[in-house]
Amino acid sequence: IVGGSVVSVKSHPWFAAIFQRTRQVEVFLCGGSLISPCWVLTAAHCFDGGLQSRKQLFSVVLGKSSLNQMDSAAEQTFRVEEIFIHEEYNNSQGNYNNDIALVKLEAKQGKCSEETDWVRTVCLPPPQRRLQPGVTCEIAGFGKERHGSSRFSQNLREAQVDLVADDVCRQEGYYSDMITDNMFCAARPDWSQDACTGDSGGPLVHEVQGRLFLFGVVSWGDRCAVQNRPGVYARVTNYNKWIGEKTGLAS
Ligand code: 4AZ
Repeated sequence: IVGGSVVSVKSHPWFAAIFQRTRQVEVFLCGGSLISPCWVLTAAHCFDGGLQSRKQLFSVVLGKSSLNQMDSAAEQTFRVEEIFIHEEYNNSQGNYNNDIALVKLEAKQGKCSEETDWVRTVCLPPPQRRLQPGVTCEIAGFGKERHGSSRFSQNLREAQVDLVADDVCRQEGYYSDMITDNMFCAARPDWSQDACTGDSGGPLVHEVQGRLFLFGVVSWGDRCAVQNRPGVYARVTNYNKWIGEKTGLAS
């Protein structure tokens, strides 16, 4: 996250940190969002490189506010039982179309996550519900604090970004035809806050009638916090049916 501020995961208790084991060390991979006690929604491109079958390489930590410090009172750690990449995920045009994936947490003694002050699920918005351009949303993650930085943020950060109209984001000078109907754009009007490398898969939420809903999954962008280069998000409301089918949850 560029700009924005450090927060406790209590402000984003659905935030999931996905780690990958490479040569015995756990490396932070991506953000995600807890949508039910056993399921995390994230970005498909987090598993690029044919890693999706190697589910034993991944772990998911809920309740995490600090990347390199363990808070045993808050954190709940899980192995991964299953990873579903959207069947139409496609990056052949370099634009991560259908950049959505589901990760099933492996239950321990018959239970996945337990609701606490630090861990809770986020609501999915109703299918096809569209936000108006200009509405303010919140994003959160451990991603880089500036483009090109050598490391991820040590602390969870949040930022505010406003929805950019589709026709604006499709202008030449923005992203032209890279933006499909499975994506939307969001940016700070003064370009001072944005998602960045490592925020991928993480939540974009917006409050409707006092409740926060997961409208977006951090997907891509040209660098970070650059003028006329909004962050691009997977449009969660296009996937209610797919999510329902994969998880068996009603939607
Ligand atoms: C990335 O590389 C990335 N500014 C994610 C989001 C954005 C840029 C890059 C949006 O994961």
